Amino acid sequence: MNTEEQTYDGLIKACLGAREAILASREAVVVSHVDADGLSSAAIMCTALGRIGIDANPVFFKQLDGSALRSIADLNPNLTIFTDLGSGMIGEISELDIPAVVADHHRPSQAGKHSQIAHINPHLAGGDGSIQISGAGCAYLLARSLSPANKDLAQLAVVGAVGDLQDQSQRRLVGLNRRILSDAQEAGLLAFGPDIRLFGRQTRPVWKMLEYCQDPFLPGLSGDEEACIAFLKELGIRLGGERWRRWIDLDQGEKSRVASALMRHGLRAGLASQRLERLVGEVYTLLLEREGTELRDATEYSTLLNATARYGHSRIGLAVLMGDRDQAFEDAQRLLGQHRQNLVNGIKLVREVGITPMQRVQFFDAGSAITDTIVGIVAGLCFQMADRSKPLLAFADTPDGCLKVSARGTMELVHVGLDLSSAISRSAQAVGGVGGGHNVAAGATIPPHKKMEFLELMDRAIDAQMPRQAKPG
Ligand SMILES: [Mn+2]
Repeated sequence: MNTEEQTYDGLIKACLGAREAILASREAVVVSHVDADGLSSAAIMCTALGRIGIDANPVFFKQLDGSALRSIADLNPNLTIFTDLGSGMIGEISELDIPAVVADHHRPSQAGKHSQIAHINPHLAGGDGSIQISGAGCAYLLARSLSPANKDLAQLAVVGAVGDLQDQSQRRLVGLNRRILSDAQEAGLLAFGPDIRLFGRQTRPVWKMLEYCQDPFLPGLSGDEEACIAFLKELGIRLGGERWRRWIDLDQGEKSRVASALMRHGLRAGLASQRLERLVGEVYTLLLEREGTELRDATEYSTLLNATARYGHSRIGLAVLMGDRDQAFEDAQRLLGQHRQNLVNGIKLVREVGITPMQRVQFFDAGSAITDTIVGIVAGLCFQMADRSKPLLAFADTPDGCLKVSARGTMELVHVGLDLSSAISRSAQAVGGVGGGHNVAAGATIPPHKKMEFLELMDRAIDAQMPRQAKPG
């Protein structure tokens, strides 16, 4: 692997190549992925293009497969800019002769190495797209190469990176993401620093924030509303006056009291200190957004975006990213309420159907009870409470009769050899499906009747990746 500096230089060089193609066109189709990172990427690109008078037409896809590509080719655009997807299909894009720029952070297919398309991807410059930089980060570097004035879009790249969970393994953004972070800070748009890393600091009553704590799962508190209220009362934390107090309403003394009490509680419950450390880390605040709204915090912002995109309402999320604080923001908040309910139901369902262990992987099948667009999020949440020594595979039916698979691993497993991206892309291909992603999280779509065959292939592929001495039996 190259040094960070070399990867950065490689990306900047690729951006300059793409710049020529962009400046030579009057209009462009921006193709992106239906998640928080994809939406942030599209918002960055569309804004940057608009600023130089290029008409941008955004379109979103769940997965960029052959038929998606043909529908893009049918539009016959002068230029197509793929963001947060495209690298896995670079060979097919060039075969279809689509004039294109690709800014993606997923692992490129083999064909990526000898394509003529302007291709911005950290993997091509010896980097790692799973934590170093997101799709939105790549789109941002491209936007900044179009004009330094686009530095104000860096905050959206932070939202995208956080949406792709790139801050999870180290509890802070790392690698090239830190350069983007500095840009956002210099622009005066974003602040970052250590804080409790529970979801809902801006918008939830403190007891509710504790109740929903999943990473780590706190026995005796997570999922138990009354216990959380009692816990806070015992610490002398006032829960509300005119309205429920949120984390942001607590003073510094109260915050550290709660944080250290949570640590003590976790230790007494037998949690390893390594897991407990996850309670605290770096958080990202968008300074121009109103306090107490989802948009003020990068994690809550990205969840709001997922709540639009994952349900076929990408345009609502995109409108919010591009500045709409009226109708689109209201609609997004309404969708967020439904999304939360769906996640709660999803976790309940997984408890009911159970997780089935195999030798090297474990899985659950949600059937049609969890939509394929959020089964990966549910898998991530359930994985916090499950056996973390094996990757978790989650299945869900897609509306068009296929089977969606989402795979989640841990950084500990990646450090000893796990690469879900290569395991899933090969196994899916072997059963007539398509897949890819990152070493720690990946996904695929396969024919439904091939599920068992696919599971066997995955089990064997992961077995081959893991060190011999760690093998059970
Ligand atoms: Mn992404």
